[in-house]
Amino acid sequence: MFDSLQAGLTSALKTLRGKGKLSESNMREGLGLVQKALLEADVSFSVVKDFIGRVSEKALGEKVLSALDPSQQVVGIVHQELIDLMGPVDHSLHLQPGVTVLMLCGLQGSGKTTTCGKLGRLINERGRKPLLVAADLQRPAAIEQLHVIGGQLGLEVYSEPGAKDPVAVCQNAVKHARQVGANVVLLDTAGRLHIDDELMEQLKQIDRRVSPEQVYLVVDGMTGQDAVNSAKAFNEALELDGVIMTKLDGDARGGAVLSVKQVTGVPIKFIGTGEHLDALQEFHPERMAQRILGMGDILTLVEQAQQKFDSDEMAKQEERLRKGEFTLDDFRKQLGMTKKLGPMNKIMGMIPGMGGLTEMMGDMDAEGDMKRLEGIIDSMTPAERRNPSKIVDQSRRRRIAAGAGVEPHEVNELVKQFDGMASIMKELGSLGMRDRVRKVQELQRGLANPNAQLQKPKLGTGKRLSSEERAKLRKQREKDLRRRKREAKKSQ
Ligand SMILES: Nc1nc2c(ncn2[C@@H]2O[C@H](COP(=O)(O)OP(=O)(O)OP(=O)(O)O)[C@@H](O)[C@H]2O)c(=O)[nH]1
Ligand SMILES: [Mg+2]
Repeated sequence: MFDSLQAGLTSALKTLRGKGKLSESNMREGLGLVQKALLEADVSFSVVKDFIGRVSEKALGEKVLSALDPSQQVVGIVHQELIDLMGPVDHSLHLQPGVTVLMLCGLQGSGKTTTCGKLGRLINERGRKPLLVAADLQRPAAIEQLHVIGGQLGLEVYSEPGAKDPVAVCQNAVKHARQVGANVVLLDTAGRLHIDDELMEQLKQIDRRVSPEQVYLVVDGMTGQDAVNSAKAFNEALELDGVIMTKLDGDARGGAVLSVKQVTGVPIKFIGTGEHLDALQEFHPERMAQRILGMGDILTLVEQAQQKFDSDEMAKQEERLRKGEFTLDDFRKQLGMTKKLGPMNKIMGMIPGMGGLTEMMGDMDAEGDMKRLEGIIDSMTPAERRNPSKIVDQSRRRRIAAGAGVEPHEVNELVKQFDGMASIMKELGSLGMRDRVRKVQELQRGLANPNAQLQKPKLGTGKRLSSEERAKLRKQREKDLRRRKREAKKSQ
């Protein structure tokens, strides 16, 4: 999500780092780069201007310039201003004791029908009974589409095939909800290619006659400033309660997310992050600001993890880490759990300090690598997993490699990587929250050399390789990569 914005901002802020004291001129230079990154991400010009104005005022203050760590303070200021730009947000759906009506509107193809299903699912999970209402009589297939979604989720859909008046359909739907004991009515209204008077009039009619508790505008995050402009027009006609921005899983540049609240006064309440009906998240400005600044979004990851992971196992792992224990068994369990979260590059972006790695991973086969790692660990004996330093001798390495169908040196690489990772994990586990954040920031600074993160702190025992040995290793790695690619192709 927002990779280039993230890269632009982190590199802008990096120019300020490591300079010790900052002068007014290099502070201005750094902020100029921040401005450029925001404009390139298609943030509205007026929003950028005000934003930079506010940041500069604070950052150029005497206190910051004379502080010991001015660049750190600037990051803090930018972070806070980003939060203020997007928030505050109230996520409540304002569900009432009786029947609550929520109305979704938006341009054609923005994701209304899909979001209707996603919200229905969420409401159902929270123990309420939703009723999805096909109030889009414009497009012949629209009713059917909502029925399909309702069917997938096991939720009731109200429709009146052949009806001409969407207002009447909505009114009848509310009556029907009362009869069947549904308590949240979700209106999926029609969209248009462009905002026009007829569409607005129809929506205003529904708004007046059905009086929904909340009116949400669904906008396509990929359309950048167009999304912001349409939000403005809809808000003038309907007084929106919130925006749901969809398709943020694609290559949206981020401009719309950062502009919409400032331009329209309406906050984003939810974001759509995929076509699947579970891809709806509450929008948290603090987390988004962190993600945009490359600090990761560990909280969302934790939330998703809690939904998908075994919570007892998580608690056990956390406890072990706190005690400074981290073995290959734990690593194997984490790999297994991580896989449940989804594609690797999506997860990496959410881990603090790992944002930059996703880009570097490119089309590396992360999932395949994970499977191989699991295979290797599975071929070890329990004792080896607990104590990987045992795996120094050739015969063990060969046995494990044969079991996993890999080369012996890959076993070695895993053990080495694990060593580096374990020492970081143990250190993080033993720190308090504040120090953990500081440590993660330190790791982030090492991003220019991502491998450095996984290397064990030098203890003076490591053997230095000569340049010939290194070249040989590199060749071997390239050869392996080609072989793996060939095999992957063959097995497809
Ligand atoms: N990647 C991605 N695709 C989405 C998301 N939300 C919706 N879509 C896709 O966008 C397309 C349009 O979605 P719909 O829900 O039909 O949009 P709509 O606003 O109801 O469209 P109309 O009824 O024609 O106005 C579909 O292919 C959806 O699968 C999202 O968050 N991410
Ligand atoms: Mg639709």
